[in-house]
Amino acid sequence: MAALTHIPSPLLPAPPSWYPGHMMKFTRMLPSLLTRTDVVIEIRDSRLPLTSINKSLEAALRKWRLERGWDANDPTRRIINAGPCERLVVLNKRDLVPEWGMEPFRLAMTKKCPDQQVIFASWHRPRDIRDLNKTLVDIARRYPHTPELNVLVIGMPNVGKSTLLNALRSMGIKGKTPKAFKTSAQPGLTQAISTRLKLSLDPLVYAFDTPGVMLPFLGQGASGAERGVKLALIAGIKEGLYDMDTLASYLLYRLNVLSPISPAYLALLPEGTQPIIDLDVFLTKIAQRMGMIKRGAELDLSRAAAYFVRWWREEGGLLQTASSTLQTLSHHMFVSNEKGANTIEEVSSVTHGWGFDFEWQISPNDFHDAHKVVESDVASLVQLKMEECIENHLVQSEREDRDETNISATQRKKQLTIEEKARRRAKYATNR
Ligand SMILES: Nc1nc2c(ncn2[C@@H]2O[C@H](COP(=O)(O)OP(=O)(O)OP(=O)(O)O)[C@@H](O)[C@H]2O)c(=O)[nH]1
Ligand SMILES: [Mg+2]
Repeated sequence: MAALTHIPSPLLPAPPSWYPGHMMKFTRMLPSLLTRTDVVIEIRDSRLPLTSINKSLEAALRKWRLERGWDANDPTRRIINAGPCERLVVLNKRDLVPEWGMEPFRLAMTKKCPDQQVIFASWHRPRDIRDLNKTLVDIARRYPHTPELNVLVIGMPNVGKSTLLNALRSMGIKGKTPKAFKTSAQPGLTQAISTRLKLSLDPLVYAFDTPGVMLPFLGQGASGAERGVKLALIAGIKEGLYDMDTLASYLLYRLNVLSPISPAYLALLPEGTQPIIDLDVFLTKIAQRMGMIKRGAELDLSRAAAYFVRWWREEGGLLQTASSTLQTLSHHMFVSNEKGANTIEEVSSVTHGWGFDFEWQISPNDFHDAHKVVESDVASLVQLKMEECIENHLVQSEREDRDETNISATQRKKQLTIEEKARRRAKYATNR
């Protein structure tokens, strides 16, 4: 099968704003909650390890660490060790991303953000839950004079905070456990901070569940639009704020990037179907295959789009390749001529990626010898490409933070009103 070599990214609409009152309330409460917190577990979605970082909580977390003795210039160094103060980043739903990218990601992230301990987890894997429980118990044991360890679980909506806490609770304490937290496939279920949940008896470890918090503004231009659609696809934004055609077009694009030779959606189409770039062609094939007909014998492409997105959320996301498609791709870029020597095919570069946040170009120059591409070469190449992506993300994020106009229309209006009031007050004061 031929590899897709040019995968154009679709045009996306500006992101909607979804920031209900309970999210704002929690963000305002966070600094005071942190004064009683020893460990923060920040949960992110493995499919969006960068987009599911909530920047709006960063300032409060940084202040908390500085107050508890961490070095402002070297975030891996603690100047005063006055008690527990740890930040763990859990990349949840690991069952939904291919295994081959996890270790390269962990190494790349540790290099770029050394203060964040990254742990992959899924509530389906008892080993992950046991390891997380042990990490918390080990932290508590390092501070025998602290009577109890208080853990605050935070993150974007629908990343699996309540589910993970339920799993930790059942793993940590034998026998009857208190009522489980409610969970849902829809975002925004948890709306208030929970009562405390005992995770371990000796040493005493308690945890608090919190409401998922979305960014107040997802950003301007193409990057804001892409951020919104990614979050909507993983069901992190309230259902109904995006139309299914938009989600389907982006999903088709991403699945092609993830596997340009054999995208996961081919499982829905007859054997031998080639990868498809055009959304209408793709939806027509799905509608034909599933017999989705509107009145008047017309194919129902909107139903096909909704079916595609639902399929991916419920089962398609689980169809992961165990090994990187990079090895196969490298063979696609090189062919052996009759004499057995390597020659480079027409293909000059291929778009490839991992999860929905990582995308890079692979060219024949990335491989020393296509016939001897071994797994360790692939892992270090992937790590290198990921480091570049993380660096770009950090640079863009800093640029957005510096840009005072990078706020929503509502926030801008509020800001203008405040500025206008201050101007009037100043004028009034000088006139008196
Ligand atoms: N595949 C997979 N699904 C998961 C995992 N953890 C949670 N989920 C699913 O993700 C959805 C959201 O889970 P919740 O625990 O309600 O998420 P939350 O972060 O508490 O959401 P809010 O309270 O809305 O912020 C549910 O449908 C869970 O079944 C996981 O490790 N793997
Ligand atoms: Mg919840």
